[in-house]
Amino acid sequence: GGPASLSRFRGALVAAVLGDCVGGEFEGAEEVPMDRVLQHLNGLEDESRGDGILQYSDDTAMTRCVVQSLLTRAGFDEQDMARRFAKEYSHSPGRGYGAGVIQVLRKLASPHLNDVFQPARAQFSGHGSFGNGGAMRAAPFALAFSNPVDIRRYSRLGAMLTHSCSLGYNGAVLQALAVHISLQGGLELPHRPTFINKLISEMEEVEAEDAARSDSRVFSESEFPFCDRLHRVKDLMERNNSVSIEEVISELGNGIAALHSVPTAIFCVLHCLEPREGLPERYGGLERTMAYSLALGGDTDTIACMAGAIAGAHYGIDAIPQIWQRCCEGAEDADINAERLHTLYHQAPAEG
Ligand code: R7I
Ligand code: MG
Ligand code: MG
Repeated sequence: GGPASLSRFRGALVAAVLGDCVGGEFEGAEEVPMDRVLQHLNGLEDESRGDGILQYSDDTAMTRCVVQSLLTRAGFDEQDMARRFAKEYSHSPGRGYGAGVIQVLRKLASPHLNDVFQPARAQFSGHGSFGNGGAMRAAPFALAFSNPVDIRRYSRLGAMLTHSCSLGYNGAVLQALAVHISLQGGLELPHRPTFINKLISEMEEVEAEDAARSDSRVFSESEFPFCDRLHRVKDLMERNNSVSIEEVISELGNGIAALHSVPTAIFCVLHCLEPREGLPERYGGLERTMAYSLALGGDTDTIACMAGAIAGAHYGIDAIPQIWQRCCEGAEDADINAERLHTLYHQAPAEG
């Protein structure tokens, strides 16, 4: 479909759920041989598998809250979104939430809380979390707002409800922008070479802010940490077929920090636009992206979820095997919500 088509919305939201559900199997594994990944994915085609057998984790649970809030409020409302996070957590606390964010979610449940951003600010001795929990749920911001300025502003605030360190919330901004550009057709052949440069120039502005500059100093990162990683993505891309999984992990990371997972997810998508050795020839790009994300090991559910959203916005819903969709809890809901977001997106007033 063309830019911002319904198929792209459905692809983005459904593939994010898929990444979370199929990636859960390997979360925390140090390395995953491709054989095991393919075995896991082939297993989904087994007829005896029941509907929705693979459960989603916190990544999808929180994404659903973001979606519901954006739809219900027809825009960003921090009070409403915070309330939904807290309610979801108290209803299903066993979805594999990060160890730190649980404290925030408990505090957000308090009816006496005035400033919903305060609990997140208190995390990790006051500098806030740099985990990827803000980024893992950022895709819907690109599906609710069409203007990059709005996407930047609201994906940042949405992440700050739990992640107030710039190394956390700027990962969410990057993820939302990647989904946005993909949704606009930015990964189609004629635009493909400039995809990463667009992200770098957006992030140069984002990371020029004082908070980002001071956090990168506190954590002894380079001056523009996300831009730095995006340049590494570009370097790895230029080396094309000669990049090993080990190098991707050592250059970009596969961990729970947003800085070590969002650029990695972006790399997975770009790398899998072409057929790759070691991946089945019958696989299309979306299937390749999923398999490759899982083979990196580490935070597989989250990296596959983020890569899934970006890839799904490019390939559209028809690229996702129906048999995979049937195996994943929440895939059907995601499909329905994608249509609602598509309507909201195209109705949104010009001033945002
Ligand atoms: O970021 P968050 O929501 O976790 C998301 C991850 C995803 O992989 C999900 O699939 C789920 O498995 O969890 O949760 P946080 O607790 O904010 O951050 C995750 C972890 O990162 C924390 O538990 C810490 O171990 C680490 N971390 C930090 N450690 C030291 N200093 C995050 N921020 C800091 C920090 O500032
Ligand atoms: Mg998870
Ligand atoms: Mg995870």
